[in-house]
Amino acid sequence: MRVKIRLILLILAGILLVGDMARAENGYELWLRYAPVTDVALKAQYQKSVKNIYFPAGSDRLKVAHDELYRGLSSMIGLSPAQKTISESELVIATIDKIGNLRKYVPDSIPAKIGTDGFLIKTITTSKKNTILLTANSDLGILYGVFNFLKLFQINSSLAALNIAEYPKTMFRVLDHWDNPTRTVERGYAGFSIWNWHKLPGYIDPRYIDYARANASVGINGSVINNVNANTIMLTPAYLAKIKALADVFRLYGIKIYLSVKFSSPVELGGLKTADPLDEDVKAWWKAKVDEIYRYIPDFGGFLVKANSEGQPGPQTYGRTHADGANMLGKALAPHHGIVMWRAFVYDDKVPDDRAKQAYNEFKPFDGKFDANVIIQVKNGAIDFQPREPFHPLFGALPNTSVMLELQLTQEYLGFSTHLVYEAPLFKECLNADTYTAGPNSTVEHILEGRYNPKLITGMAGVANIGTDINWCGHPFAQANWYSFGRLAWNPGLSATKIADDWLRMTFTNDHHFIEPMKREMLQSRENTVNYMTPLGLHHIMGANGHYGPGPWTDNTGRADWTAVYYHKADTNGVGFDRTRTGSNALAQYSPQVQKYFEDLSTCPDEYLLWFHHLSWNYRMRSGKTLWDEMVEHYYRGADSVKHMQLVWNLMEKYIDHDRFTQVKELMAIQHDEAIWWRDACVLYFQTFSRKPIPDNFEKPLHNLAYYRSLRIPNIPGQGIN
Ligand code: GCW
Repeated sequence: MRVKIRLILLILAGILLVGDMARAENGYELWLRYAPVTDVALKAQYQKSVKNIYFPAGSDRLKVAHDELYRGLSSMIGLSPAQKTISESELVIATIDKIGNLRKYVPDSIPAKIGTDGFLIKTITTSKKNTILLTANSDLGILYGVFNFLKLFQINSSLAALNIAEYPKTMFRVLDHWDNPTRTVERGYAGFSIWNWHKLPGYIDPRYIDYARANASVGINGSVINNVNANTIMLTPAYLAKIKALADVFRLYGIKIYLSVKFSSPVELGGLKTADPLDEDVKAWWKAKVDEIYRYIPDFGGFLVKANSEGQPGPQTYGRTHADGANMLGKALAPHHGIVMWRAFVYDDKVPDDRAKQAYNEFKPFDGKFDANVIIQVKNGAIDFQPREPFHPLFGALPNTSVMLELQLTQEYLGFSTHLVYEAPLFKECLNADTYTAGPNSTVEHILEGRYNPKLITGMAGVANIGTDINWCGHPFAQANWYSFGRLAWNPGLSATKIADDWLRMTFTNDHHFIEPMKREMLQSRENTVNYMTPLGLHHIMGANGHYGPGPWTDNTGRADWTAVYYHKADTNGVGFDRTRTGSNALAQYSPQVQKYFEDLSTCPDEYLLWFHHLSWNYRMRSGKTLWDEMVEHYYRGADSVKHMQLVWNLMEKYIDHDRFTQVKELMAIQHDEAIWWRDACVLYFQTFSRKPIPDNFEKPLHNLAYYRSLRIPNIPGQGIN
């Protein structure tokens, strides 16, 4: 009889398990799936640790934290903790001023160390029992702490002897949405804008709440909701009422709203004759507009400005400087504690000898001239979010100016939302770069954290990859780029490996048969894409139309620095952009150590070779191969690595749900086709200059160059209509 019961139980458990595996997953829940803990011993430990809980939730923000905790625990361990007093509870969650006797277990240094946004999660062991204390100075710290506490369950960490004191290393951790009022998204590959302007302010789409939850879970505290190519309609009363409705949702999650503004708004919207930042009427117009915004949104974050770049108006339009423009807006925002994020992505309509030099040339002279609430937003590299760029020379060049890093999560140059590219290694490459501007080890990371000048404000921005697709980002793995941006903005010192590990566990499964191989693939994925798109320092050779696919032949797009030939300079003698002193001398913008490192061919890494040097096709690489053979080898290796990724993925079927498995499989097939497209088109094109064969051991391209050049692809996504 016993045996029979056991058998029935086993079968039932089996059905439940299969049921769980087969649970339809569409990716909507991101990394907040709160999947049931399957390890029996661990689940029992978890249940015991949170059986009774003290969590007074006085404010709306604490209620949100409280609900998230219960949502997570009931889903993961099937338990809703009972509310008890501090002494009766295994888990105590409260701000430091409300933890009673437990205060004596919090080291004196902690409140100052964790600051306003940080938290402490600590196991307190007394003779009677163990208590987990989750505390912070603020309600927001508690919310962040709750998400981090839940993460321990999600990644199957032990709860024994916890001692986690975390706080953000940067102040402004913002997503930049390039979303237009028409709901198109410039460079968006995951559907339309999630902001439903037509239905706002009346209808609050539950997505807004889930968006805010996801952001808060990784510490993102700001959202620039509209495109930097800004439409002035956002500043009209009708839209301010809609924006206020979003701000009211985001506030609970510690997220401030920012707006991109067009510099000519006083003319276009205000009917003034000029937008000259030194004009008194212009100043008054902005001041009144800012005051008006704050009447709707008392904690409005501030402005993001793209000025004098790609046709956008700016202070230079009126003979003024970036500092004049930024400070004028800064002064309007300062009384309300708002900030100005002023972009350094500038280039004018005159063809420069090297576009890579322009931002430095325009900003360096104004170091120290920007107001305290102005921060210069600098892309990771000096051209434009290419698959690989050396770090931007402005990092470290503005010691008396606040500087934040701008990263692109949306994969404009990394295969849109069909290519699996985990971007954290790209982000880390920039963060780890040593600028030498304040001696050795003055990395971009340290500069961004404000280590060299404590008076400055700090931050990181990520151009969002979010849209109306059910899974938010188009590709299930693109969610990892949103996730890792948040984690790195909070702590730029984290490793890409740790972030991938956490994300995979939370998003898919804790099964190491899945985690280990997929982590390896993720970590390798960006290099794969560099290999089949722009190896050895090549850059900006994508198709002119919508930046889709290869276009190394692009040579007439209205201006030279929008072509590909301007950047690769291939001819029968060689290939590459000479940025040494024999060429544009862009290298002079770096500190002497960095200059020397990149200038000297014996130290310049292969990865940056053609970014800084023009070299003969016969140039001998470190490998002993000629430059031509090495380049061909990289292109083939890149495409082959996608094949390899497909093989690995096919082995993953039994570990995850059917829907996401199939989706990734199908996307990988597209990625593989496109990798071959890139490879063949680029190799054939460069071969017209090198006049050398593709080594015999490589398969021949599928088509000839004329075929690739003739391809015209309509309706490429990401071309926002403003
Ligand atoms: O990368 C380029 C994009 C533009 C973008 C611009 C920018 C929003 O192709 O679409 O405009 O950069 O960063 O301002």
